[in-house]
Amino acid sequence: MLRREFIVLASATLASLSMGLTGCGKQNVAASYPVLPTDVCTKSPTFCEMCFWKCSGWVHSKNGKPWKVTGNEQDQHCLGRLCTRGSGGLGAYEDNDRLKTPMIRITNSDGSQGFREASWDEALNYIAEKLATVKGEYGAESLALFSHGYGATHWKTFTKAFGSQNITAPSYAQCRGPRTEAFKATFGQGVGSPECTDMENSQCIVLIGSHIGENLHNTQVQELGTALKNGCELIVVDPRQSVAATKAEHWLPIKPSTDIALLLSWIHVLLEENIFNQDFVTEHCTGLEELKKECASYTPEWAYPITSIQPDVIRKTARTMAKNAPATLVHPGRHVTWYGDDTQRSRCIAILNALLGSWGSKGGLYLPQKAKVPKYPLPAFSKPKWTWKDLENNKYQLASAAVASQVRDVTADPSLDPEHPIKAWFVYGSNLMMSLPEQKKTIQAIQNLDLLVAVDIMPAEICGWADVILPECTYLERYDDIRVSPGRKRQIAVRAPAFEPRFDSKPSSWIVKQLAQKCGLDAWFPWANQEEYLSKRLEPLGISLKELEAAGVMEVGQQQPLYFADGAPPTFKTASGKVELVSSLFSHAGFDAVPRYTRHPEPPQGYARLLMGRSPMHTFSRTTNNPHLCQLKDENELWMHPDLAMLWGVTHGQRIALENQDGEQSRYRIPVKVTQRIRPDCVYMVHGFGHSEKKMTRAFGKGIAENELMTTIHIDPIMGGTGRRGNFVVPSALTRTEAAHQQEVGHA
Ligand SMILES: Nc1nc2c(c(=O)[nH]1)N[C@H]1C(S)=C(S)[C@@H](COP(=O)(O)OP(=O)(O)OC[C@H]3O[C@@H](n4cnc5c(=O)[nH]c(N)nc54)[C@H](O)[C@@H]3O)O[C@H]1N2
Ligand SMILES: Nc1nc2c(c(=O)[nH]1)N[C@H]1C(S)=C(S)[C@@H](COP(=O)(O)OP(=O)(O)OC[C@H]3O[C@@H](n4cnc5c(=O)[nH]c(N)nc54)[C@H](O)[C@@H]3O)O[C@H]1N2
Ligand code: SF4
Ligand SMILES: [Mo]
Repeated sequence: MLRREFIVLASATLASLSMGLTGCGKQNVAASYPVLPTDVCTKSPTFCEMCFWKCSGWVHSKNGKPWKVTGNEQDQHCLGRLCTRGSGGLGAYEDNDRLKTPMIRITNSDGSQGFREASWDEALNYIAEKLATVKGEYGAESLALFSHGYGATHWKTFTKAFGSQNITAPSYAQCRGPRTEAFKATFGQGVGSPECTDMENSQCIVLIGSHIGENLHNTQVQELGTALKNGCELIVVDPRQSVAATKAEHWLPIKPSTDIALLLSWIHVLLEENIFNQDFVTEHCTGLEELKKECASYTPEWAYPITSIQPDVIRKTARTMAKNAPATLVHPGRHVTWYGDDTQRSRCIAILNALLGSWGSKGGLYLPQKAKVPKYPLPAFSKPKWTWKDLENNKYQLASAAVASQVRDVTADPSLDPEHPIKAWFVYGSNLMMSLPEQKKTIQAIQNLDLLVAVDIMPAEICGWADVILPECTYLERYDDIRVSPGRKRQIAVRAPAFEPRFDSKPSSWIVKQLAQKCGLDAWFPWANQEEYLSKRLEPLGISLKELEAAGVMEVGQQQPLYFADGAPPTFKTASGKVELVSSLFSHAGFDAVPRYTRHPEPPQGYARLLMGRSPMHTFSRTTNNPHLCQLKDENELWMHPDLAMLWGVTHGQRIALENQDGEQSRYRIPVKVTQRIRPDCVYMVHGFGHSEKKMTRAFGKGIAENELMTTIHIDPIMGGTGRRGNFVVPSALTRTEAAHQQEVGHA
């Protein structure tokens, strides 16, 4: 009972973190619970896997029972505080719907298919045999790994040792890929993760869609709160009044899909009024004159009918940015695959930061530090005959990582690239049915596979399509690799098991080593166990695993300056060695060297554009069955302006099904939230709900998975990103009767 109360209370405080932004309670909520003198309390270090911010914390047990998870005070990812989801991490461990044993797909005597429980040995033998056949027939390169999360290290090593470098993740072409390529083209490097945004020192922050406060990346939420307390001016561009927009000086409810026009107009005003950072531009940038020429016509009066943002607002906000520069941050965002011209929108954001002199400046983008931790010494991997780069004749030439949707597409339709067959997938910690658009193509691809292995902790939808399901234990029950991420400090962190794995689940470090033995790849897995692996990696740093476990987080290496003003060397790894306002990389590759605005398709009469975002209580589809977090939010809702509700004839609280422009219907219903906080031409829901897997008993059938309605995709020609916000919806009659639906999902 106590644990339940702890979660609810923690969420109350942390809800204020997400809703109030300034209300970040310093103490850990759970600490207010009394510890009796007779209680025996222990703690072990972890870093959180509830999302990918990797906050370091402590897992506490009381009298031998799991008690709570709290933040590590020394950690720069969390500053001592975990978010709602991180505090709810015990729910991942406790969830009885978890995968319990390995399973192998079988065909029953009546021809129907099912799964049977298998021992680890059987399951891994099955995989090893299939892999050998696939390798013999199509080559080792025909194995692809999709992964997300910190446990993937050994799966990546296995894939490379096997002979394939087709390693991909939806967190590139479905998330931040466009930003990476745009910032690399402009500054010679990306902004990393966690992003090198110096928000705590910013005097002006501009959020383009980025909905920090609902997007709960911990330090960013805390730093935005600090900045606002210190008088930072906030400008939020969002068709919906996000939580951040409620705190903003200026909320610009832009017409969706027109951000490039606004950004170009801001660039125009900075240049036209000569209020850009002349020192920074003269010293570090190339291409000013060409940029001026290209942007000469993008007046606020030009942008107004496109974006619906008044010219005087565009001028005023541009001047606010200039006044506070270089302590102005035009936030690069993170999930930026929106409309298919996303690399160019991200380029506009990069150019603005260059004109303001924010790169390498206090309050803008600091120069990230990273600890140097040598890799475990391993034999070299053999060179594959081909890699993802070769797919469809190097179709996305500027993509710096494999495009998950392209790997899926060539699997689904081998005629796209007969020379490069993909016949086996390992899917680690990635629910592709929810995270890759065009679900039908994903199903088609799976039909063409000789082997699909899903490694997960939950019976996620992808598992239902697998040949073999491998149950990993949760992050609270395992060691993983050392956390080495960029930040203000050169920190490393460790995750150690707090509890024994429940059921017959195992850590990937164990699973992969066993599989490697069966595949004759032992040479790449020479350690006895994960502790030995970690100790060996730490050896050159002069740190023992014990020491790191005692501290959770440690600093290694010499701290370097974060800003040019403090002596950081201005090096830009672009072709010119300068910040490129006009991109030579893009023009060589045949793309616009200066971004241009293009019009996007509009919703047909009566339809609304479908927008999506994040719930502060959940991470994607991975936490919606969490027994604690689902109590805080168990269903998404459809945000809709009163005018649209009137047009559609629906009322607040009514449950409706949706149909998109391609006639695709949602599986379930979603309650309507009528609110003035959104434009009438779009609707909005958070991602992660609408699970169709019955084994996830709490999440099954609750809300709508917007992914089902994302059947029209606008692909970014520069790096293959899948723009998903060009889908339009209307209410629909659910094909099944209400009674059948009730019976299936068992709730109203
Ligand atoms: N429709 C739609 N698609 C999207 C998005 C969207 O908003 N809408 N967002 C995009 C973005 S920003 C991103 S980054 C990607 C993310 O998409 P994915 O990479 O697919 O990531 P998740 O949805 O987090 O994948 C979650 C899976 O990991 C499992 N899991 C959780 N913890 C563990 C663990 O410790 N070990 C193992 N083996 N498995 C674990 C969960 O049970 C779940 O099945 O999706 C993109 N796709
Ligand atoms: N709680 C929680 N936090 C998370 C995650 C999570 O699952 N849960 N996931 C993490 C991950 S991997 C990512 S990538 C980030 C994603 O988080 P962000 O990068 O912040 O989010 P986006 O999905 O790009 O943006 C959603 C916002 O864009 C607005 N929007 C929609 N269309 C437009 C448009 O045309 N123009 C403009 N200007 N705005 C528009 C929406 O109204 C919404 O407010 O969140 C991270 N943080
Ligand atoms: S932001 Fe929250 S969910 Fe993500 S790692 Fe940190 S505590 Fe965990
Ligand atoms: Mo993401």
